[in-house]
Amino acid sequence: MRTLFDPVRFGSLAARNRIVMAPLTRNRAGPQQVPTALMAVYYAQRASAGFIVSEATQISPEAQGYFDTPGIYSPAQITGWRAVTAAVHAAGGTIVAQLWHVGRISHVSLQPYDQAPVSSTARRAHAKTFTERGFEDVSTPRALRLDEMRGIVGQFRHAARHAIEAGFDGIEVHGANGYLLDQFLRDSINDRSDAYGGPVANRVRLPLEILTGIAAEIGADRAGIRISPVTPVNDAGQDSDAQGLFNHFMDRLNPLHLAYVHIIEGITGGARDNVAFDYEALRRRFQKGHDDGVWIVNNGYSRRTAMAAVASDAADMVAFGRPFISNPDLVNRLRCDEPLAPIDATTLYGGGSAGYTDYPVYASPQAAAYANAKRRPPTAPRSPPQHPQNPQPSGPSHE
Ligand code: 8OZ
Repeated sequence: MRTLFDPVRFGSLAARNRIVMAPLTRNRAGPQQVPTALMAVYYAQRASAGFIVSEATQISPEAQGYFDTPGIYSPAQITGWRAVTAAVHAAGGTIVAQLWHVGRISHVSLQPYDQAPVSSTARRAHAKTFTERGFEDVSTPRALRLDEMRGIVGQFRHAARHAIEAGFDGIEVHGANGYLLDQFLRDSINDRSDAYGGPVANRVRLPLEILTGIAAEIGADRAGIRISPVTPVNDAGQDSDAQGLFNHFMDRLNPLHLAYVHIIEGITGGARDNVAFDYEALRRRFQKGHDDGVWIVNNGYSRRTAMAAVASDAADMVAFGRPFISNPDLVNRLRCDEPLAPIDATTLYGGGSAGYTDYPVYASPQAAAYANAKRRPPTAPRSPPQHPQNPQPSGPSHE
């Protein structure tokens, strides 16, 4: 029987277990949205994940919707990411870049020349973002013109190319949570009457063009997509036929042979059963005749439910988000059934190392007693306390 802790190979990717670190927005990029050395420490601490999905990363200046999120369009950003991927690889891990366009979930102060954000629609979302000034209502968008669609596809293609140049093992397209691709997919948002709006076949056009372009650019065997068919976050509402929409989307994705689909079940970070939805039907469509693609589930899994999902073949891998923030050694804790540390909600978005790189690995009571005994011989002076910010070696010792 396969377990959560078994390795898996899919596409051109290899994971040493079936636990995925979900993308997590942490807003700690440096000036010009360049990844920092601290980010390299943070990701390397979590390298024992089967693979890491980077925080959502904007593919262009217009794709940004929150302060201090990293980009992957400038040479300096690629150089910054190179240090991150090198640190993760040195720790034995695998990391893919999550490529993100926020669409209308943005604010003019984050846009080049204070322009309106772009979307499928000109209707403003009833949603907030966080800018340099704190929480603010998102701005009214401008609907993308037909002649701009190729440019959006091109931005995703370039970003995928940049991700490979930066040393990422692959990419994940952010198709979830009410951002640009969701703004095209759902008829609760998309009010267009051109080739990108109306019938389902039109609303899947942009995501398919993006994924087809990325497959041509870097290969489908190292590309995945994250979707969230029924989450209402970011004023996404509910599609009038979410099942039909996503069934069709998976049918059309199937021939591309992507490495994986990563699916948020229910409300992102909330109830898993807000709407009745047949996720298994999507999986069958994605994997039909394509047993190399893996199905990654996400949203509120516990050790027990994650182990059951993999053991029963309800999923190939399980992604954990918030637990990875406060438990850099989450894989080992799950393996050994050790307690999980709680998250400090005040340090999630922005700031420095506090609540970012200073969450310690688990020290069992026995290990702590042993370390104490070793550290304090009766005659020797006390050694200085270990600074929790130092990167913890992760992975190989407990793989
Ligand atoms: C939390 C805060 C800001 C952005 C998502 C990228 O929901 C995000 C995000 C999450 O996918």
